[in-house]
Amino acid sequence: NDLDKFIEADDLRTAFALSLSSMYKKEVPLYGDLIRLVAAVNKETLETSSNPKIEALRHGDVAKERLDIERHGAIRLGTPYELRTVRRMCAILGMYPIGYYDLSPAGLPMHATCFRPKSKSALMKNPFRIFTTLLRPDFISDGEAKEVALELLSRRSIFSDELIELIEKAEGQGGKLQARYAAQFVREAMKTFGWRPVAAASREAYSKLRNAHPILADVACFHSAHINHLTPRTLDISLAQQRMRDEGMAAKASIEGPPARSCPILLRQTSFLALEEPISFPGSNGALHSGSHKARFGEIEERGAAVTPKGRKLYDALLEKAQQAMDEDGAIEPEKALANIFGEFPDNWTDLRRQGLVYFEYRCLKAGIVEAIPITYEDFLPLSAAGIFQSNLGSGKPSSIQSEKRDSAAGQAVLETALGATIADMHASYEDIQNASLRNCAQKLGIAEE
Ligand code: OOG
Ligand code: NI
Repeated sequence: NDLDKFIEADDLRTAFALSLSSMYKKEVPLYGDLIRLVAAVNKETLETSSNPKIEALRHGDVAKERLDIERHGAIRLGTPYELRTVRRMCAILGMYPIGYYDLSPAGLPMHATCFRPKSKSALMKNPFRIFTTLLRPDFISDGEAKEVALELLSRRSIFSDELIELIEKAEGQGGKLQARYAAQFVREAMKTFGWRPVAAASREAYSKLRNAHPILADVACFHSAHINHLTPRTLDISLAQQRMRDEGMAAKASIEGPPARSCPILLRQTSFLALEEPISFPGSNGALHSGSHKARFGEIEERGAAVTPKGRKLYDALLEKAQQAMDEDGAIEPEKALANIFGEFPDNWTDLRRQGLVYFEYRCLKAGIVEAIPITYEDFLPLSAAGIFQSNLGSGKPSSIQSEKRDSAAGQAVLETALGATIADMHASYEDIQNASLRNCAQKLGIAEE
């Protein structure tokens, strides 16, 4: 019986991502509009362009089938237990913690990792990723607010008993579930990430947390870890952004990440302001008081090539230089500053490869010709993430956090302890793909070392 067979993690991940997408479409209609718009832009771009950047992506690294379903989401968790449980759930979906992101330099009492598939074949099937942040209570400067938040978090339970049972069942049989449990697993998982409009806190507690730091209310005052956005991938973010403005959507002022280039690298993103959503607060005697909350937003992204540590160093240095230029001259537009300064980052694939700035997958063609295809960047960027976060927190006074605690290496150790697992280095996954392709070519050409 097919229902007794184990379901592949890749297939379960796709079922999960599709279910999340259809739930979010119902919850946030803006998301449905974004999907429609991005699909149209991608179709036109693929049909009409002879642009080298599209050529690079068209060469198999980004199959159309992958592009159509490609999304990332984001959640914000409150406790180590929540993070550990999400980690266990993600493992069953073939998603593992990769990369550490410290958001404290941007004034957020949070740090993050990304759960995503690792192997080339899993990424090709569905690269679904979840940017997952964890609250750092030590970074909250308002002691009273911190206590209220921790109290609320200690009382909530964002996982159903059925979900925990299924996770344990899978773990007891090598991390896999029989097909008969797939639908139930997905349905129970949706409860963790769906929107619950009745707050888990009184209006007073909510206000206290919101005033201490806007992120605090979103993390601690609800009964679920609501997904706060789901992002489709566009092949042309400038065009998609233009279309959105034409439709009257309120886009963030500037695109995060590197400037537009002929050879796209890393990740360019822009978001659409959070909606003000009606919620209610429990009062005494079962009364409900109405209010509103702003947390969920729309986002689109354009992905380019993964850069090596050397390329990343150059990217970070240029970004800092551009920031300095903008600090010195307030009138200069961010896009202009970036474009000027990124002139120093080579912009053709040959130089990028020769200088070891980008990862490539090598394919051996007929007649011994080897083709180099840039590998897609599957991860996130801490500064971009901070920018997206900040622009979606809404107004409110500038937030203050206990910032002398900044130390990235120590932060990663704290997050790993909370996870109950180590976080993989993002570069290792690209390097593995690159090296495997080189070995494969060497074998085909008969020059492999024994
Ligand atoms: C996450 C913001 C970061 C991205 O794509 O970099 C992010 C959040 O707001 O929870 O989504
Ligand atoms: Ni995002």
